[in-house]
Amino acid sequence: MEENQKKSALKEKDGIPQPEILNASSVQKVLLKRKNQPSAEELIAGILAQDKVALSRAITLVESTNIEHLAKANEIINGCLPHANQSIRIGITGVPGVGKSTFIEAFGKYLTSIGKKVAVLAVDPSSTISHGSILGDKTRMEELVKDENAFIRPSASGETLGGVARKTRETIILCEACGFDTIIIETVGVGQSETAVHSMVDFFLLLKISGAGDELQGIKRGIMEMADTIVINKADGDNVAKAKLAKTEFNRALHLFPAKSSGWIPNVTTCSAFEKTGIDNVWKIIADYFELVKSNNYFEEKRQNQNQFWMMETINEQLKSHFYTHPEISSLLEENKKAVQSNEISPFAAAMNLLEKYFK
Ligand SMILES: Nc1nc2c(ncn2[C@@H]2O[C@H](COP(=O)(O)OP(=O)(O)OP(=O)(O)O)[C@@H](O)[C@H]2O)c(=O)[nH]1
Ligand SMILES: [Mg+2]
Repeated sequence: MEENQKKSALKEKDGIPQPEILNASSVQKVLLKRKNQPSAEELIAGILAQDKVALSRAITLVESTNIEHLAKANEIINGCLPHANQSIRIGITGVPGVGKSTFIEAFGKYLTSIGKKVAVLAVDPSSTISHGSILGDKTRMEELVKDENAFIRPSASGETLGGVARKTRETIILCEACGFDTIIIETVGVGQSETAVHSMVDFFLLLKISGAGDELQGIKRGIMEMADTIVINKADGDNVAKAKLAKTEFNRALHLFPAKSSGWIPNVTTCSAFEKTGIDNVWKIIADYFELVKSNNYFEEKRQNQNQFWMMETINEQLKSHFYTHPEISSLLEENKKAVQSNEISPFAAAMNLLEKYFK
């Protein structure tokens, strides 16, 4: 014991009195915690035994920036990979306030009531500022949080979109190996995160409300085009008639888009996440979609394409980050930027200078 403590970083040097701030009991606690860190094999076994605590711990490793944690995370992912893929992945987007959290609560509860196991994840690069929108509104998912067949995880924060996307994809694998058969990925309908989510899910659901124009809802045409279904939420009270009208309009708008390679014709439906009406119909649409794409092989094909895409994305990300964090390059980059600004060198020649330096 004495020997061990001497080697520990908490009590490094003989003859130097222990600072008061490190009282004996906290040292013991830290040592115990370190000893209690489960190994990769233990976490894999836990995940495969559908233990949510093991799943959470493994996700924390995936989200860590510590190199040792990443190595352990990779080991766990590799161990889980053969058990993943047995799920359907649904992306949900819509502008802030449209009712995503309320909808996911109602939809998630509906899914667990018909025997599904639901994992809810988020891709939200803006959460660096808001500290994770899902975390903040776990209160909006009160019932789902308590449901033993559901698992809710806020998005990794303090990251680039590429970083969050990678972590979310790896988290999907862990959730699937843990027995979750329906993965819901939420994202806020502003900016690039939709494209990232679209490329990691099988089905993309766009949540809208009636009465607000497209500008107001901040939805770009591209996002409409990605949607496999549009669900008009808040179809309750005075809003029912307006929601029905919006349904007709969106249906018309959807027909203007080119046919999808899945063979699926996107449709529009209404619901009230608040009153929990129309939720079963949303599920029916999604179930129909999966029946179609599993029979025409589009499901498999899309997942293969997504895997290829993410492999290339990872290479691109790593190459870029290696280049820009290279100590010599970062100082040369500044010099060359200035030279380009003062017209001493052309942008192309400056870029070639840097690349030549890097590849030497
Ligand atoms: N009337 C009505 N109100 C709803 C419905 N769904 C959500 N709301 C309300 O709309 C507001 C926003 O709902 P959220 O579920 O937080 O919306 P969100 O899309 O998750 O918002 P962000 O997390 O900010 O992006 C809340 O006050 C909800 O109570 C609905 O079906 N009907
Ligand atoms: Mg929300």
